[in-house]
Amino acid sequence: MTAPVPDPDHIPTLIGRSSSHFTRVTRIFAAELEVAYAFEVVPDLRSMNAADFAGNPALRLPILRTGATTWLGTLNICRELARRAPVRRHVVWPEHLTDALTANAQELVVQAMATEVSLIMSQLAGTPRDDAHLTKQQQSLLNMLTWLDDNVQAVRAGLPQDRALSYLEVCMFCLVTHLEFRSLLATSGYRALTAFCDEYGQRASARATTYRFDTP
Ligand SMILES: N[C@@H](CCC(=O)N[C@@H](CS)C(=O)NCC(=O)O)C(=O)O
Repeated sequence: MTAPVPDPDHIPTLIGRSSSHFTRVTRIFAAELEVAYAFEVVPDLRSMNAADFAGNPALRLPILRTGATTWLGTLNICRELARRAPVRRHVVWPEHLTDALTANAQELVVQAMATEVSLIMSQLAGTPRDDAHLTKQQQSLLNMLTWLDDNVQAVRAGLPQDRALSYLEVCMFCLVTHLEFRSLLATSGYRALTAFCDEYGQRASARATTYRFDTP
């Protein structure tokens, strides 16, 4: 079956950054689910103006604009993309993870993504390296990565075999590859996570969304 031709008047607009791991999650979902979209770049993450974030009062990206409606937050956006998808694919969402191992993995992956954002924003703000809160966040990130590295194989084995896509794996892939991209820490020592990223990175959706800094 040929893919439907997108109507430029009705395709949603994703507002984000090509260097953002949360944005990449939504782009991978769009690619996997064959949803066409326009892309608008937020020029400066540090902006204090909600208008720069498509009206998001949290001053965060990504945001999805569908006509007069805006969807805030990565999970909401992925769900809306799935509702718009011209193809039906088996997606595993966080609420499907009903055992502690996979549910905890989901929690830690999203927390690690948020902690990474916090570390990057602290860097941009020039927070001193010995700041106590910063030091705790760095330790927390290392702990979470160690836990994920120890458990990634069992976690993946616990996901439905017939899945096309899981929010957990897409987030985990975007998290680990982003740590390298932002030179926040070297990830090669996390052997199981690296093996997972090498495998997941073969997907066309991953290859089409590699991180880069948008030019102003
Ligand atoms: N809960 C949000 C978090 C999004 C987020 O933190 N995005 C980062 C960029 S990857 C951001 O906007 N950071 C700006 C800031 O922290 O001020 C989501 O799931 O989309």
